[in-house]
Amino acid sequence: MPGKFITLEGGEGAGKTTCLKHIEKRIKEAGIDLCVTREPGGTRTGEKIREILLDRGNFDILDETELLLMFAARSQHLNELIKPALAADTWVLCDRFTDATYAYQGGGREIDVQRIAELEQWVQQGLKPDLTLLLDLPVEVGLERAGQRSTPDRFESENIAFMQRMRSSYLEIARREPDRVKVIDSSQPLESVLSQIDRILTEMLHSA
Ligand code: Z5A
Repeated sequence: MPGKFITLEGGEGAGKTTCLKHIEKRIKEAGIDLCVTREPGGTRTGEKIREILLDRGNFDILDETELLLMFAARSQHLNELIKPALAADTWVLCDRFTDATYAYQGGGREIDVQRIAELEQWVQQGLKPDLTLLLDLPVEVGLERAGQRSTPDRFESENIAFMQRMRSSYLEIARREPDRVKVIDSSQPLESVLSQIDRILTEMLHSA
C-alpha cells in the first residue's frame, strides 16, 4: 500500500514550523517511515529555486515567472522525492504544497486560477495530498507573531491586502474540499492547536 501524503499550510505566523515538528514526532512514534520535506525546495534543484524565490533582492521577478518557478521546483520534488517515497510505503510530510500556490499566486498575486489548475494537472497528473492541515488565524495576529522573527523574505514583505486574499483563498479551498483539508484554529494557544492536530492525526493513523 502506498504511503500517505500529508501537507501543512497556513499564512504568516501560523506556527507551521512548530506544528511540523510535533506531527513528525507523532507519526514516527507510530512506527511509520516518514520523509519530511518542504516547498519550494526539498531537492538540490528545488532548494536553488527557493533561494531565487525568497530573495528580497529579486524584486523584478514577474508574477508568472514566480508561478512557473513554483511548479518547476514542484515537478523536480515530485519526481525525485515524493513519488518514490510514497511508492516505497514511506509517508511524506510536506511543509506547503500546491494549495500555497492557489493561495499566494492565485489569491495574493491574483493570477488566473485556471492557469494554476492547468499547471497542476500537467505537473501532478491528479496526485493530491491525502490530508492537508490548514493552520488558520487572522492576518493581524499572524503578522504580530511573525514580526518577532528575523528579516522578512520576499513573501513576508507583502502588504495586508495580499495576506487577506491569501487567507481567503486557503479557506475557499477548505470549503470546497472538506474531506482533504482540515482547518485548525491556530489563533488558540499552542497546546490547543496541537490537540486539534492530534485528533485528526489519530484518526488517520487508525485508518492506515
Ligand atoms: N510559497 C508560495 O508563494 N507559493 C507556493 O506554492 C509555495 C510557497 C509552496 C516560504 O514558505 C514562502 O513560499 C512562503 C509562501 C511561499 N512565504 N511566506 N510567508 P515557508 O513555509 O518556508 O515560510 P513561512 O510561511 O515563513 O513559514 P514558517 O517559518 O513555518 O513560519 P510560521 O508558520 O510563521 O511558523 P513558526 O515560526 O512556527 O511560528 C511563528 C511564531 O509564532 C513563532 O515565534 C512561534 O513560537 C509562535 N507561535 C506558533 N504557534 C503559536 C501559538 N499557537 N500561539 C502563540 N504563538 C505561537
